[in-house]
Amino acid sequence: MVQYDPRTALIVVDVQNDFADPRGSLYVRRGEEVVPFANREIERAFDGGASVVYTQDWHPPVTPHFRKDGGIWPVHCVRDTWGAQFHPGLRVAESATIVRKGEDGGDGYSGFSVRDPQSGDVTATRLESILRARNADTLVIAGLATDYCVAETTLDAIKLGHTATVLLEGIRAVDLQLGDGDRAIERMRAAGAELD
Ligand code: VGL
Repeated sequence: MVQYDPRTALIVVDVQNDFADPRGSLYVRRGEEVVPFANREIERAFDGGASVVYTQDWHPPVTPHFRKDGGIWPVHCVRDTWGAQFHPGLRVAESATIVRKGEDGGDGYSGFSVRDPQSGDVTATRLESILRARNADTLVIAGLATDYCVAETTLDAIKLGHTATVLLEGIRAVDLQLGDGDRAIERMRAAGAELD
């Protein structure tokens, strides 16, 4: 079991209705199961004095991320809609730190960066500066989905010099192709992530 201290941050990735609710438009199979698990970790993190940061996919209604606009995904997590809201069972304090991504039509999956789909330019989200301000370089990662946002966030975390532990009980995969989730776990491990 991971230990939490003030230099640790728990990153709760995209536990939003469209991914975590069976009625969601990009429902990740068994995604709702991460909610009680994440809640326990959130509580343990606070007890240990760690930070908790939530990421949230937050798309405009039209974005090249969506299939209808040239991308590969069904419409999901459109800002200010039910699908973009956190799963109602997730513990999110009034004062929670939330990092939104995709807001300006940006593409990509990592909580640390977004990619401009026209120019390909990659820009940072607020996540890294939040972690630096808190001196948190030991990251613990859970949420959705293993093969996209969890994997890319974890790989970026390691590139940025953090240590990253992925909580296997607290992630679920889209598995567009059978085995994508397992391959993503292998990629994270090969990059230096701890798996717990
Ligand atoms: C995600 C697919 C498309 C994720 C986001 O949160 O993992 N997956 N957009």
